[in-house]
Amino acid sequence: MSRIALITGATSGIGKATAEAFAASGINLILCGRRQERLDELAGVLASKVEVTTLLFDVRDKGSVLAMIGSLSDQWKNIDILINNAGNAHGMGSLDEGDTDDWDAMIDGNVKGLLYVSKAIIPLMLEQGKGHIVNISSIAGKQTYVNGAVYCASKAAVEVLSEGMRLELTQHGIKVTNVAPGAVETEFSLVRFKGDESRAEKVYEGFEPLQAADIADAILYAVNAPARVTIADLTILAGAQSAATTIHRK
Ligand code: NDP
Ligand code: 8X3
Repeated sequence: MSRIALITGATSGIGKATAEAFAASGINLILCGRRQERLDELAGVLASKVEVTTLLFDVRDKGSVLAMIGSLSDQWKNIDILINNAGNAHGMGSLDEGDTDDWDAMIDGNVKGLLYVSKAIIPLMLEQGKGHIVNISSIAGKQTYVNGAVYCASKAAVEVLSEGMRLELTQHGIKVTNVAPGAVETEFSLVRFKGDESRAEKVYEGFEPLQAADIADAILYAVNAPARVTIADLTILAGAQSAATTIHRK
């Protein structure tokens, strides 16, 4: 029987590329995000390969997360794979001058949102006695950088939550994989710099950044590993990158 994956943040970047890779691999999809037209467009394209449904919710809205996942039919509730990918950085600023609305967006989305989605899905996996959760962290969760402390803290929390989930869930047949990408060219920097294209482009100047499909390949590898294998942690840097903020630019 084909597996079912629920992917948060499927409207763009890593989440979208993962949906495409999963569809090519025959995995049925529950695509989640806040932009219905993008969900519909992607679902329309992938429906020729696998079964696809969509859920519209903001991961920060606990009631909406629980209601939308709860509204799935019994068939769709047999979720084998959860990709906790939704998240973003908002702004770059020092701790004395940073915007508290940006902090709320990062902590509420990247940390609490991931928790709400997991809380809705873990019981469904426990009922089945199997499952695989992939949490998208970041190199920023392992290495802190100047003016990024709150985003880094939110991703450090993801690292710890991956460990906590693995400790609690392995005994129930549920695997947990933590994926920590370096610089991936997506809408990430455009969101971080609030639509300032020239600032966003500078992030990827002078080197070849990772593409979302590179991360999707690694995720697919992790979820396709045999039952005897748990891929616990993957750190994936761009070829020219040796640390979070150390990038060899031409
Ligand atoms: P994108 O901006 O391209 O995609 C972000 C996705 O997250 C979108 O689909 C967006 O969907 C969704 N999202 C954001 N906030 C919310 C929210 N509150 N509720 C629901 N969905 C939300 O960036 P990436 O693909 O690069 O980012 C994906 C993940 O990868 C993030 O967790 C990010 O932190 C992480 N990451 C990114 C790296 C990079 O360099 N790009 C490196 C390391 C990690 P919508 O707007 O439709 O809701
Ligand atoms: C995104 C990578 O280094 O810009 O998580 O924070 S970084």
